[in-house]
Amino acid sequence: AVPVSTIVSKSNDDNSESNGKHRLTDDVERIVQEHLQYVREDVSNGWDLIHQDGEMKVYRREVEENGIVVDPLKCFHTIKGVTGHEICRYFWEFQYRMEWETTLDSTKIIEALDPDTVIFFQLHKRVWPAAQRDSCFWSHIRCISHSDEDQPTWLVVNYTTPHPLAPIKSPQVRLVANVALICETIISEPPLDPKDIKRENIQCKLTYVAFVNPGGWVPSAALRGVAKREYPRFLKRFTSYVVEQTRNKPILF
Ligand code: 16H
Repeated sequence: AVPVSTIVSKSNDDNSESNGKHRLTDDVERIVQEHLQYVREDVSNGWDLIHQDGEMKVYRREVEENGIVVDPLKCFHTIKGVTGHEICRYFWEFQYRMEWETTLDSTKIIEALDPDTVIFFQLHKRVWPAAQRDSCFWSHIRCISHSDEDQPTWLVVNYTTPHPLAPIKSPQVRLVANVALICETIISEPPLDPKDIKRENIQCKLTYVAFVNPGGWVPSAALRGVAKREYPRFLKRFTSYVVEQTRNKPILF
């Protein structure tokens, strides 16, 4: 006979199975690995530099699919005084989002898949002459360590997914996105004792890539104009926000 204690069933409808997996684990893994490959590809061929401001460079490639603009975007920036973990943390965390986002009407978490992966539903501001957009995407934060001596790479990926709690309600149109923020921390003149590292000795090398399909026709020139204005604006505002927020706080490595 099987002891009663072993046949008491474990609830199977939660996200934390005993093996630590959830229904999107494999998708998250695949997309994270794709971004880690893609981030190494350079922008010397076919990419246009559309904005430069100090250390910040924004590149894009003009691509249309069935007459819809889906230009890939790649941005590089170097920010003094913050770590890659801090940049990624402030980008991923729900609680800070509306303090730096200027292109949203609202954001909410509709599901937590694990401590590092949540599903967001967001309403975007109507920025061009077209229907309002919304988005529903998993958002995953991860630390990748290379060795005990080197600083780890931090990254956040936002990737569109359907969800029963976020049906598409016309006339609203859903954005389809695959976005990654990938950060490395550089420490100059590292002191012997890591506890002595100061903010003036650290900087973060950031790469931000975005593939966004507007999910329906939008006049090309209007969309390209909005992108050219809004991505640099986002990078500037978001990174200044993190510098401001962390200035007098202990460094989060
Ligand atoms: O990455 C940014 N914000 C994320 C956190 O709110 C969400 C973002 C995303 C966007 C669309 C769908 C899913 C997820 O990763 C900063 C975005 C900076 C916005 C620049 C606006 C560019 C406008 C033209 C592109 C098409 C619309 C994109 C709307 C955000």
